[in-house]
Amino acid sequence: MALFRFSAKRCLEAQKIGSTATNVLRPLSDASTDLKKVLSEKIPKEQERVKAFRKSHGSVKVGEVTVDMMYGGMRGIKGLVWEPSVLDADEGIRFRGKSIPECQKVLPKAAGGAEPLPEGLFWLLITGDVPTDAQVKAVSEEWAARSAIPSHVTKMLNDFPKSLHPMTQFSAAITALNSESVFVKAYSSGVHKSKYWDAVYEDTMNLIAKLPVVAATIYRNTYQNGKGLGSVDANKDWSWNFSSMLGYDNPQFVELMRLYLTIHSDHEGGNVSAHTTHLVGSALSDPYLSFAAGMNGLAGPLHGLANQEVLVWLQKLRSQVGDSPSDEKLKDFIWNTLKSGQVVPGYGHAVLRKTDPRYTCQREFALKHLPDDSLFKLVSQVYKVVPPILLETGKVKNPWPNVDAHSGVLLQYYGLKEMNYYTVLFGVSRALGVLAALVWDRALGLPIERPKSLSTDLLMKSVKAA
Ligand code: CMX
Repeated sequence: MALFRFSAKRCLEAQKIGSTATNVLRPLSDASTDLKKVLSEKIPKEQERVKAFRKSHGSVKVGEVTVDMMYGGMRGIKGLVWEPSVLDADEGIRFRGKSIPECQKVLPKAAGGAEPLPEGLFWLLITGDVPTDAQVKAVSEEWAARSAIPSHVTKMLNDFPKSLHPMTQFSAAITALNSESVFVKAYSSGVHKSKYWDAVYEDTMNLIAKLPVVAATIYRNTYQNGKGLGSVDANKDWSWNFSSMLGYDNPQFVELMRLYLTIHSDHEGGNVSAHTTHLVGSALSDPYLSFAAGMNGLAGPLHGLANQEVLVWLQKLRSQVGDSPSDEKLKDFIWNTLKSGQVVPGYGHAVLRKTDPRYTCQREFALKHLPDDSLFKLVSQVYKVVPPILLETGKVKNPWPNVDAHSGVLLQYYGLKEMNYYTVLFGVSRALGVLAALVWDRALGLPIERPKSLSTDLLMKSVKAA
């Protein structure tokens, strides 16, 4: 288990459940840096706003459902409310209305750093406000104070075989962490439903704080014989601590992690990991169980695992056509991928119809820090060659790259070469968005999710009758 550079008393206090956990870290009078206090002032106002909206407009139609949508993965059906972010098909993601370049500009940065701190993004996602430096620092401190993981989870991780996929280890450890759930204790003690959000918030803060320790333990166990985990430094930010526990102290790598953990956080509510977390949470399963379910979805090759698949595919490409192939050779390789019934990983998207801005900002990072890297050059060449081919197939709706097409090359450059691990990094970041949303799900009192399904026979009958 990671050791703690924080006074033992303070650490113990911070691990306590309930509203006292935030207060041990700063004086009560300093309300502006108290995230829970800020949130508890916003929630009643938002509850009233939504209540009034539903009263005046509850029966207004916002869309239609066609037979194709039902067989086609529910594309385009507006069926969810999701507060932290909205995805535009052409423009990409906006976190509480802010694009990625805007977030890069306005969110607080580490001293001497250029990339936003994920703590600030979390504050933005959950409150809707751009935080101050002091507010972000308070979140860093709070996550450091809540970061210790229970010994049964450490033992379980240490007992796993190295051959077990890191995402399987990650999901299992998150599930087992529900021994710590504040929500479970509150629910079983009969807490009123108006207080659910408070317990979900505590679990959210604890879980986000513990994820880097869990993820770094998995990395050290799987690739470094369990050695060298190190400790959480209460004076450092979340990404610095995560990088350090992984064993990376290059300041550029830490900056990359700050960017990476910011941009992978949220992609509105309908994607598999977000929707699953929301769905499972709607049964009042606690945030640990809900998030673990989301992580099992992120582990699929059409979703988060695509970042691993991109590297596997690039390695195969290199071994077959070399490091700097001609465009013609590259085209042949891509067509062979398609003809053998496989997808080109990192390309296409269910909603986006342009190059993913998460791809673009990683490309800009590469242009700034590793413009001459041979793998980056290959990734750039693939960017030029793949889209026209996917268009030529006549069926791919979005031929452009998504976030997963670029993350691996950056990690490879800084020495994090274990590609099976990449989706765990994605998962650590994804917690910020989906757990912020889960707090709001409970604050707004959203009910158990239960859409209607039809059999093909019944659907045919309904269509005939219509
Ligand atoms: N390579 C080859 N074929 C592709 C393709 C790609 N990159 N993207 C889409 N297609 C194919 C689909 O498989 C589908 O083929 P069939 O009709 O034969 O089944 C057809 O084009 C139409 O699909 P679509 O409507 O364009 O895409 P979907 O909304 O169904 O799927 C996605 C979206 C992301 C699953 C798909 O583009 C894909 O498989 N991409 C590669 C995997 C990937 O990069 N996933 C990561 C996405 C981002 C993330 O969640 O992390």
